[in-house]
Amino acid sequence: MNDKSELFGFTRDVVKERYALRTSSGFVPSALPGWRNAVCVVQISRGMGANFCQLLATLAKGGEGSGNTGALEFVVYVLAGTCRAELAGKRRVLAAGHYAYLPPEHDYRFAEPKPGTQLLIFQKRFEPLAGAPEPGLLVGRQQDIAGQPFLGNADARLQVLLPDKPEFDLAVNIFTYQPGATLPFVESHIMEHGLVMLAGQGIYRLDADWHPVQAGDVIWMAPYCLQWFVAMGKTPARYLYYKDVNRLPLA
Ligand code: UGY
Ligand code: MN
Repeated sequence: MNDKSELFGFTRDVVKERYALRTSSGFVPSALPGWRNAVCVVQISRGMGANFCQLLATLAKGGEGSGNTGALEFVVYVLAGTCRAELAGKRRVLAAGHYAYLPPEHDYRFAEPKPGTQLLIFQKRFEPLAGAPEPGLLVGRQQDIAGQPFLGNADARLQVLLPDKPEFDLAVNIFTYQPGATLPFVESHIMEHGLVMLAGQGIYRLDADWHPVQAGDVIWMAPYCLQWFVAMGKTPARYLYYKDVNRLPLA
């Protein structure tokens, strides 16, 4: 038996034109500029067909990541651990559940981590909206955001981490489902998704396929990919996800 609890030569990973399911058993790290003593996995990127990037950085002792966002905006979410962050010259301590929105042309540095600290980073090319102010640097904690019943279902709660304002062209949310709760209908929409399962398990419908998923799994959904989820097991299922919002398709 191998130690990845996958059958030899088999995997749950699927990379298709319209969606991808990736599990940690298939992750291969990349050496990325600006990161030291860190294992970086590009989970979702243009190579797959996505219009954004989803990156997992796991920081070892003395690990560090620094640079400038350039033309991109970042949402950085601390999945586990703690580290110090210097964002546009301001220092703070980030712990699990904390997140930051970094606008374009901002310097960042993440350092002095507790070994094993995991940062999930969504990166997108910012699309300005004529007449609207550009969003500024923002730091928050998911613990401070109330979960609202999704379309009236108190067993499927949504935490919206970023302000619901037109100047933001992306949203990052956390969905928590009690066992047995579902997305109320099979969605199909122009927005893309990047998703990481934070806890629990369930079945994800992606286009015409149904996949068992569990904590740590990553999903990319292209625009209009059919999607539906049911939480299974004895504990709640939770996922963090990205979507592009608030812009005209042909702008
Ligand atoms: O925001 C969403 O589109 C969300 N309901 N989609 C999803 O959870 N797959
Ligand atoms: Mn959706």
